[in-house]
Amino acid sequence: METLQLKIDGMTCQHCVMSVMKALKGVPGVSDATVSLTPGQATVTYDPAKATLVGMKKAVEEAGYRVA
Ligand SMILES: [Cu+2]
Repeated sequence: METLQLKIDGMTCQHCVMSVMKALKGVPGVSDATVSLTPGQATVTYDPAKATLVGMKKAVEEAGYRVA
């Protein structure tokens, strides 16, 4: 397992935080994701053999937010 941090743009409230967290946890290979509103940031624990940064970015974007 590896951990990485993503800067997330577009979150304005706790609902956004939950949406981003759910999106990241839905990516195959991601085992855990913690998201904070201020600053907009996500810490993702993932299996590098299964999850990719591109996949994480796509999931966040599909939820309506952006990875900076
Ligand atoms: Cu919100």
